Amino acid sequence: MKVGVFDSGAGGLSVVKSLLKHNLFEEIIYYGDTARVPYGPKDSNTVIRYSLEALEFFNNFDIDLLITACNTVSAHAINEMQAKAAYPVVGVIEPGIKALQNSQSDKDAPILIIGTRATINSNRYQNALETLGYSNLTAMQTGLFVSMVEEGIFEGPLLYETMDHYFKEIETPQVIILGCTHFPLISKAIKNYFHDQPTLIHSGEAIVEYLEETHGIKENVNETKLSIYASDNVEGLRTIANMWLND
Ligand code: DGN
Repeated sequence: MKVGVFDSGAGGLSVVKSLLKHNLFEEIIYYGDTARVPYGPKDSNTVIRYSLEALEFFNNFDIDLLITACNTVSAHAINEMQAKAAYPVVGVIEPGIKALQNSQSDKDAPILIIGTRATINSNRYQNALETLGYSNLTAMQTGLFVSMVEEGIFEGPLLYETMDHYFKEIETPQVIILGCTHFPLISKAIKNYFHDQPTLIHSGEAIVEYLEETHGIKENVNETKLSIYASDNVEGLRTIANMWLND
């Protein structure tokens, strides 16, 4: 199977890493809209417009399935993309929610959801989790992490200061939903900040489980051909890909 993976920039590489680890697809076509990243602070109509334009990019390839490896896109544009595409389009929010359910965490345990402004403001995670009975939710916009990942900053004092800025007032969560695909690239640092206590839900691992459960797609190839494209500075994206995917 040939799969397209779309993100606003480098973040979706965290999903690619999981797809590669689990040997799911013969071919992955990755497209990062690096010319227009970040999507997170933009309004819904803009995210929808950019996402539909990304579908045009994938018209050049004969893909069987598209993963929107971006929570912001999944929160705002998934329905529009599904209506327009000639192949299935799968987002990352539903898989993240299912992964939380599978984690067997207590319904009243402190759960932290972090994401971009657009994802958090969409309330997609919060509404779904409240409906499922989770009662101790904190949802937080942590957009600065996106810029740090795009800059290749995955650890160190600058990142620590930024985490402290966001997290210093909250109680240690039992689970953190990394509601932005950029964040698994700094997941070690986030886990360390909370002294390794929380379980982290990662869109990439969540979607691997989800694809098996809902589409019957499971480990079946020995090798995956990966091609990386971007709307700007493709070399920069490929450098981050080399650093992150081979780590
Ligand atoms: N990686 C994207 C997400 O999962 O929401 C957002 C990055 C961005 O464009 N701000």
